[in-house]
Amino acid sequence: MCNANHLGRYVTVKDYGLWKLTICEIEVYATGNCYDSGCYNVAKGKGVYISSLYTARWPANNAVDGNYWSTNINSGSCTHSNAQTNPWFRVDLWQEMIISKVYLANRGDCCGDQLTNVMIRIGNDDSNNGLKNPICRQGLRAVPQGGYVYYACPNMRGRQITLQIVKTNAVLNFCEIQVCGTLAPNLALGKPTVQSSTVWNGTPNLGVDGDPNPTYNIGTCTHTTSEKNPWWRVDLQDEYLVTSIHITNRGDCCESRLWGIEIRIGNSLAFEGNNNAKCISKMWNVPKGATHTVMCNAGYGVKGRYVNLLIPGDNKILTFCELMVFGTRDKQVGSLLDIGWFM
Ligand SMILES: [Ca+2]
Ligand SMILES: [Ca+2]
Repeated sequence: MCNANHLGRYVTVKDYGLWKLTICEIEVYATGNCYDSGCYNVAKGKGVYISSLYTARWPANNAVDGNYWSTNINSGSCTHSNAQTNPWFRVDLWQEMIISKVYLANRGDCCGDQLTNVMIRIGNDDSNNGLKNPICRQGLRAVPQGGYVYYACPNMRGRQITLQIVKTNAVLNFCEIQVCGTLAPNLALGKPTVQSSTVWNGTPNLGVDGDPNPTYNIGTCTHTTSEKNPWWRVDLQDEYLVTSIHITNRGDCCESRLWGIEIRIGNSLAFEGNNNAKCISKMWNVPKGATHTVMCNAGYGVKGRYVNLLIPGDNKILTFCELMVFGTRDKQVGSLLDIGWFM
């Protein structure tokens, strides 16, 4: 057994007594990158934003540096806002995740009562710094000084996690946020597809084959002929509240063919589904060879079984390399099932 709290990335086996070292297998057991061995912390190293900063010495990214054991603020692993009304902190996970718990580590050298009544919001909306997203927790007691607390947010989904203390003259001062999460399943993967026409072997199933390689000749991109209003459709085989879509554009040429594309979602097959509700209005400048994330209805989602891509106009070609669809069966709601406190 290793000493408690042996943290590290590299494991070295060394024998000082022999000329040679021979091993048949080494197995390493650890608790991962989180307080909780069942947690994979998806916040570490992700994008952070804070309403104000007390000093550049204690920047917001200290709260996602993966170090949750250094709680003296002078250790350089904590962050600190100014005293202000309703200070907030946001971490952008860069992708929609299914969240189970959020851990907060408080400062240990003083001021432990500042981390009180923290509100946690989770969702895909990044407007107003996520402060309109659904609430996981509200009105919490103080996190112990030098300790941590976890908040269960079972089955909440989202890309943005926002903390806020709703109070005048408040300070958001803490050392780490850990978010236990998993990537939400891609609802489109391998589902039935159809498109208005096919040329260059660009069959519609290649849009959901799980391979986003943007080089056409690899053989994993779709391609219609040049026609009026070309379209493509995937059948999710059940109704979902679709919250976000990732679309991968071609990278070898022709990226502008996707410009002006519409995404429509609904349960109707009238007009081949091309009249269903819009996920967003037309998209322009979808980057070449890149996977572009689209938040449907600003992340609040659009309900439906069918997802259509449509390029309105004459002499248009619809070609792309992968579409991923994320969503949930129900509107996401917060839950108050579980909470824990630790020193
Ligand atoms: Ca830290
Ligand atoms: Ca593909």
